Amino acid sequence: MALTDVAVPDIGNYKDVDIIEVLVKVGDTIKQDDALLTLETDKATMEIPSTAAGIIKEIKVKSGDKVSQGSLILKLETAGEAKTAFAPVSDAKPAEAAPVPKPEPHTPAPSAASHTNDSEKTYIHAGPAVRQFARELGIELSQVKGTGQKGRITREDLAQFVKGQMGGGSGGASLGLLADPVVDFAEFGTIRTEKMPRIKKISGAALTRNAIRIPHITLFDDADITSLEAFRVSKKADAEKKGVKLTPVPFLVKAVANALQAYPLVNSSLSNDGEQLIFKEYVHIGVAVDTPHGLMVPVIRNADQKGLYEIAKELMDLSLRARDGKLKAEEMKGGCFTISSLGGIGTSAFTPIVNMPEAGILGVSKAEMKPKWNGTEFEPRLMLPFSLSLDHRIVDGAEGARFLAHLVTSLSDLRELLL
Ligand code: CAO
Repeated sequence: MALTDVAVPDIGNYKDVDIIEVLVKVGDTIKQDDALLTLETDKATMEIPSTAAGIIKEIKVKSGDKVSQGSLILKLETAGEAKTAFAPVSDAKPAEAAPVPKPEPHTPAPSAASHTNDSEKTYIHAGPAVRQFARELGIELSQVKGTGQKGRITREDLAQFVKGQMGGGSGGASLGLLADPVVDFAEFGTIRTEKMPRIKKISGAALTRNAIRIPHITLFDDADITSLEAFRVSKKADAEKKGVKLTPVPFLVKAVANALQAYPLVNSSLSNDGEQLIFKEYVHIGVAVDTPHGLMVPVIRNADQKGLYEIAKELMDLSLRARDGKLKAEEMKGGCFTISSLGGIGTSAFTPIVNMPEAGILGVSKAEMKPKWNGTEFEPRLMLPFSLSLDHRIVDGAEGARFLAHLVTSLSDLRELLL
């Protein structure tokens, strides 16, 4: 056994060429001609092949370094005597000369021409080995985000892309989504840009996952809250004396807690492997709060065991602190179900997105006086519209409709909550 130095071969007139990818790592067993590095000049990318076979003991370069002919790349444990191995000139394969079958659509071959022609905007940086790998996997490179230098696509990017397509490893087939449109808005008028708030970025990522991964079903119904409203108004002054604001939301929290106990499936979650339903014997309810930084969902714990004033007080405290950015992370954890109320603002219906791993979310719109037929005449009744979204994997429409009917009945006659 001997240590053999492998160096950069004659690469023509190029000097100080950028390494844009190191394709091997210490411990790899490589064969002669296996690609070691991808270099990029202003005209082409080229892969540097190994001149010997063996086990890589040390790598002397990294991505971003500049190399010229003779620069040491790595030390290889080989059978035989120690030597320095230079690849013959012809072995350094310029990408445009490499046996790269037809380029992907929208992916001009990496050549000087592709930097200067009309396709410049769609030029995709990727070495021949990565292109080959992408073809083997059936991946269109235009859909992959490159994280290497100058947005270059690496093997790791391909692996991440495949993982994403597989839905985080759960075995789903590719979603085959189109790449996001790239639009130069300034082409159409004056624009200004603002940094996306941190909370919006976090909640946006979760919303996207939830919207794509959860098969939603949304059910709509109205509750007649005429008598609830009369009761609420009668208690308003008393509540104010106690320092709480008694809006319809605490009533909803109480009624939802009751319905979750009556329909435990809506209070359950699907295990990560999709094999089990996890039934919770506690009832923690999240309430979506609109804040200047984005949507936050603090959780009212054990809502089934709390009175209306206690829930109202907690809701006030949590929503104030959410708006001041003072919520603790643990106050937003452990929810079983979410209430998202736009009732104070408006809307007659909307389609809320389930907050994974919960099974459902109740959207609440603005209560309105509506004519209701009582059997002999139309009566003015205060109707509160609900939009109940469910994870259809967990709750079927029929069970969801029973849950919603239970909720509507108990809000129409609060005595139902005592049963
Ligand atoms: N119908 C009619 N009026 C309603 C109502 C309804 N469904 N719900 C509340 N109201 C009234 C309240 O009674 C209150 O009126 P008064 O001031 O006259 O008493 C007023 O609307 C404003 O209430 P509020 O917003 O201060 O308090 P709330 O308890 O109703 O709601 C909270 C609290 C935190 C849920 C709410 O402030 C909030 O942030 N909602 C937004 C939720 C959201 O953005 N969801 C996301 C949707 S999808 O992105």
